[in-house]
Amino acid sequence: MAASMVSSQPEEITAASYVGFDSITRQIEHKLLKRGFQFNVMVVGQTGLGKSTLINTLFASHLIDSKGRIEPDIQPRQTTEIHALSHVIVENGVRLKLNIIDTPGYGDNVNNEGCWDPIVKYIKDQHSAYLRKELTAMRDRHIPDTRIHCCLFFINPTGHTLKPIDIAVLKKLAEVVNVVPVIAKSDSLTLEERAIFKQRVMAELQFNQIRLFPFDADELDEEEVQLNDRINEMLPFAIVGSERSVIIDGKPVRGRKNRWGVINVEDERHCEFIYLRNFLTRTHLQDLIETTAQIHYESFRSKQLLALKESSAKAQQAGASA
Ligand SMILES: Nc1nc2c(ncn2[C@@H]2O[C@H](COP(=O)(O)OP(=O)(O)O)[C@@H](O)[C@H]2O)c(=O)[nH]1
Ligand SMILES: [Mg+2]
Repeated sequence: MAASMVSSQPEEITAASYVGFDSITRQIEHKLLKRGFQFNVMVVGQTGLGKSTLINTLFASHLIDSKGRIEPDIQPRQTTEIHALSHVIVENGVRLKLNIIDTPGYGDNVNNEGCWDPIVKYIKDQHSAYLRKELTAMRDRHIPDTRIHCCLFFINPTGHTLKPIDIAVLKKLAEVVNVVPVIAKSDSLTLEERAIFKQRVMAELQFNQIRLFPFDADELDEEEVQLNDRINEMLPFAIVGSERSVIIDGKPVRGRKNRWGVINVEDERHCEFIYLRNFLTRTHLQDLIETTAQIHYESFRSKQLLALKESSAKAQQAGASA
């Protein structure tokens, strides 16, 4: 009997020998689609560099459901505390839940010691909340993810160098989150100045050993390595944000009008906004989420668990000697 189960023509899959596990990709897809995806982006940088404006520009034309300010004509008020905006984007049946975390600018005071603490604390608090949920006995099968997957760091378009405070903040951030630097308000630089400034910033970051996303990893295939190389060549993205629409060729687009003309935020000849958005959504969305879980969260988790173990060992010792 057993012999009859083995097909005499191995190259031909008969109906009886097909078990159908190749449908696992569709099964996974179905499950993931039902749940949707969560993506959390944070913006950090000095006051007035256009962080709040960019948040409103980034996915403006794609938002279908949004909590928070969406009226374009209200001037942005100054951001005084960390706050999250949540949006939902749906494309071809895929739901992306987007949290964008705006932070107050830093560096306004005479003494800026520790001004980044609330931001770093916020990032760690999300890791900590996730860990607590993971460690409960009756943990949910799906833990809501508020961990920051990407931190956009805004650089002042001075054309000179980074400030010491920026270096200090970047160092702290890069330890806990994927950092992606952007040159803010790049409409204030000429294309030539922009190219030189980009190089200078990257050299400074390298000199200070600040580790930016994307990371090198052994398991990357050739295509992924090439993609990351292209991103590394482009960093920092030189961007322009705008809360207003201007009419170009009869169509409303996000743009800035000044005395000499109009800057179209979504025109790659004008700035690199589109590259940033493609990077965030088209090419590196999954990678940002994965790196957060596997590198940043993992390192937080192992430190916490080790500390927990040590403190319980000490408590036991104290108990034994008492
Ligand atoms: N020239 C220029 N101005 C911008 C740009 N983005 C924002 N602004 C303006 O800069 C000011 C501060 O923006 P805001 O988003 O509040 O900065 P934040 O403090 O970093 O949140 C506002 O008047 C914006 O209209 C930009 O890309 N180019
Ligand atoms: Mg702001």
